[in-house]
Amino acid sequence: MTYELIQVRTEGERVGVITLNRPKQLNALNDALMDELGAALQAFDADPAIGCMVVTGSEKAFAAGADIGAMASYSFADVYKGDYITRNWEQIRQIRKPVIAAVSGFALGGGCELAMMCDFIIAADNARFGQPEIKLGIIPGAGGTQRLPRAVGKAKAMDMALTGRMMDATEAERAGLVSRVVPLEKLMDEALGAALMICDYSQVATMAAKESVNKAFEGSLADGIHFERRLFHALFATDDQKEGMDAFVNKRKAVFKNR
Ligand code: DAK
Repeated sequence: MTYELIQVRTEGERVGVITLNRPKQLNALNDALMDELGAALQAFDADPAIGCMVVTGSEKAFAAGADIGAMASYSFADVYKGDYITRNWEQIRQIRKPVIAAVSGFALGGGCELAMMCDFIIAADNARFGQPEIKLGIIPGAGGTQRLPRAVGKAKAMDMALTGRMMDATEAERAGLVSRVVPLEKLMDEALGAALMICDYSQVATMAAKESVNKAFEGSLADGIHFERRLFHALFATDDQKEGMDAFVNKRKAVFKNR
């Protein structure tokens, strides 16, 4: 498969490295990109030579969220009937080998959610995490309201989901969202070092460790995600979603009418 919105390579013939590559849009995630990401992860997962994967972005942005322009005009019926972007967003959850997120720059909205769907996050010192969907008149739609509180606790998760503020790398490490923070120029060395260490272990054991930790982490998550998805879809019935996204696309301040 040829990829246009991601770059795919191997490191030491054992680590699969996927780089999100829509730099002009700060790696905003659209349907085509998520299809490519899912296909690349599945190909690495099926390759017996690969023991671990690293997903990364650019220095400025891991990913600034789902593509706002692409979803700005959707109605409730569109997103509900189409089960908006559920199909390809869920693929990363099926990957059985370890996946590390190497995050520099913005990891916002769907970008933060994508990083949290990886098994652990190594952050550069310029990383900034956030769930700013509230500013668009919606809520997180890919697990943000479920995984963030599990990672950082209710207080910080509520703060971030309700104010839309960003968390810097230091705060993210202190809160437990990321496992390590390193200087930007060392990010890939650190992530690849961790990945190669994982590759030295038994694939059976690393897959079992991942599955087992996820069992602890994900109890009743499916119900939470399903609930969140339906609420997310429902918000496309509001005028405020149209206003929030139109304001972003047209670079103006949103004026919400609470309906
Ligand atoms: N979508 C589309 N374009 C984006 C974008 C985004 N999320 N983020 C940035 N861009 C574009 C900008 O429009 C701009 O394009 P041009 O004007 O150059 O054409 C370019 O990237 C550079 O951005 P800025 O000029 O704004 O750069 P700054 O450094 O000034 O600001 C920023 C960087 C990241 C703070 C800012 O761009 C920003 O606030 N971006 C939006 C962040 C955001 O609101 N993200 C959340 C989006 S909602 C679901 C799965 C996922 C989701 C929902 C459901 N299901 C499975 C159901 C996810 C939803 C979201 O992520």
